Amino acid sequence: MKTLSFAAALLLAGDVSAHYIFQQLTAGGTKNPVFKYIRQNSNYNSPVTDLTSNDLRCNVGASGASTETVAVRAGDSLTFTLDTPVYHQGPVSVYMSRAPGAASDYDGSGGWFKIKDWGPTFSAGGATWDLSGSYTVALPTCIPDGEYLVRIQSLGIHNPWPAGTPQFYISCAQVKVSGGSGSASPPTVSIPGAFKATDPGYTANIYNNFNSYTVPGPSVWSCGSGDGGSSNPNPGTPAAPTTTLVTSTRAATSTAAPSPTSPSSCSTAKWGQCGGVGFSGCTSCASGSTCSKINDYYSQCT
Ligand SMILES: [Cu+2]
Repeated sequence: MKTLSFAAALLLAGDVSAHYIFQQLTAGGTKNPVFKYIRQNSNYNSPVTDLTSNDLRCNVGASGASTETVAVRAGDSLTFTLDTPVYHQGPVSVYMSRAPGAASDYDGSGGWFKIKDWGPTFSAGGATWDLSGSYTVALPTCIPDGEYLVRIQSLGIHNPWPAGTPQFYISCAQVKVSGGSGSASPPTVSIPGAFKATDPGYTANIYNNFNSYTVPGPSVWSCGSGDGGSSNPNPGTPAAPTTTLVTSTRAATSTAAPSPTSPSSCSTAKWGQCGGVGFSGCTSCASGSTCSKINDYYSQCT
């Protein structure tokens, strides 16, 4: 029975209904209202999981026609802010695609190039992901003037393939770039098509011997890369100062408590991970939230 099996699949996926969505854009120093200049999706804050779907471009039901386009300068910084900080471990990336005309008319079927990755850093046998409530990226200075889609993607790999299915959280902003100094034509990929179920960054199991990672998709392109493509084998980048770092594996804390008045030596913020197979981090939740088991691999402060 089709309906039942779909519901069962959702239950097996073990995800709570509250995920997260990139819903606010800051451009030119102005933080705009929710879904102003960002295409509004119709699936609340749920992920896309079908690697062959056009929804991988800008999310489900995201309409360009009802979205305004913001004027920006080449080199400007854009910040995407979420409703709830990213809490599924995995990389965050930003892509751009030039519209043949108006960004509001563009379906994203053209070429995409990647301008930023936030990958993990590894130390002492543990991976640290840059999980944050907002992500800031600088637009390249050398791209031609024109209208573009700027697409941000969080790829949640917390339920490892193939038992689980990685999740794409996506939003697209519409921008009109002026003041660009160049005519660079970066190498591009198609979406869908850029992500495959054989990509090591898609199939990675963060709970088992996880000590290296390649962010899916093409290499990050920048003006210094030239038009012929870049090689960026380790696109992990240092955290921006405003971000919250979440560590999937932590060293054991000292048993010497600094003070008898602090019985709990750690506290995980709401929506953070507090348990699961292979998890050795803090299992206490900040006051006002409790640790709930989502699946064998993931418990969360809710
Ligand atoms: Cu989720």
